[in-house]
Amino acid sequence: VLLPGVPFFTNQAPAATHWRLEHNLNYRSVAELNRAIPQTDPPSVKAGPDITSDHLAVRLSGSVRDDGKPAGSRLAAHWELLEGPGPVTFADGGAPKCCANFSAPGDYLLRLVADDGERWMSDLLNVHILPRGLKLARAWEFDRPLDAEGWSTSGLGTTHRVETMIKDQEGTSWPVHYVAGGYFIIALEKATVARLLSADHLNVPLDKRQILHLRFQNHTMAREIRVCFITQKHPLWDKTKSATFALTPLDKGMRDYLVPLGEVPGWQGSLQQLRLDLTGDEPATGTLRFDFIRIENPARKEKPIKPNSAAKIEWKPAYDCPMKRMQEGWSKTLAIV
Ligand SMILES: [Ca+2]
Ligand SMILES: [Ca+2]
Repeated sequence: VLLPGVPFFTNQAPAATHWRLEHNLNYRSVAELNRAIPQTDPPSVKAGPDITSDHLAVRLSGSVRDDGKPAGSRLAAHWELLEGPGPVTFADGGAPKCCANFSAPGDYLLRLVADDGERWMSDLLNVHILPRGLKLARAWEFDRPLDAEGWSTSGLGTTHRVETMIKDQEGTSWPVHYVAGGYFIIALEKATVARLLSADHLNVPLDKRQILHLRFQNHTMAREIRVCFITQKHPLWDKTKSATFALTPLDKGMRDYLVPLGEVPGWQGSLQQLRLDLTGDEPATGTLRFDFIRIENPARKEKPIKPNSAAKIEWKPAYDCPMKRMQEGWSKTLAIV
């Protein structure tokens, strides 16, 4: 059973995936079922809104509730670290509202678990710890399932297919194209003009020190992405307001790309819209998995990035990223047009 709104996928194991629901007629509603079989409801758990901070110590504001059943039991709750670049310690015994100390900047996935002695429930929390002083002018984290945060796609080349996996039964396979598990995942098929377009009227104040920081996996043969933008004063798309950067084709994992968009002369005033041209002239097939897209304002104490004198610049990561998502040798060569 998938999330509401996610198209169904079929696979090549019909014997294992063909289920039939039978004799489900005894109870016409959940209320009727609950009356017939009294039971404890699991606790309700809210981990709180996702957090972005440049401090290592962060206040968590989760909450848990329960129906008080089973009788005599005590509701217990604690925080767990599921993913992250290092350990996290929780004060106050890991109570729903507590202070968490993160060991290093990076992206963490926490889980608040509540247990009534018989049933337990949990809720996830994304915490993005930035290096001290780094501020985000705008960020798209793709943390919420099915929420592409205003980004739309075009020219992916993928279409749905009617397939017959099971005898006498037709199914439709839909191309992968949704936000799930913290990623915006899109599938391309022989695409030459695949694009990702942000929402319009972003109204982000632009600064020449800003960097576009993307983390994604390119599992296609595409070798280059062009980032284009328009501003409120110059709302026409053209190549003067763009920069390209080289991709690792058929990459085995997540990779960070730092694009010094602030150095492009047109990057000033107020940002209206961003566009990523995902494919070059060669048709690309495969999957792109975006972890985040961020416009970063570097810490004030850092020196401004020197204007681009040569066509190509070597870029180093601004900070350490989660180890499990890191690949070696990921400093990027960027060409500014
Ligand atoms: Ca309960
Ligand atoms: Ca993400």
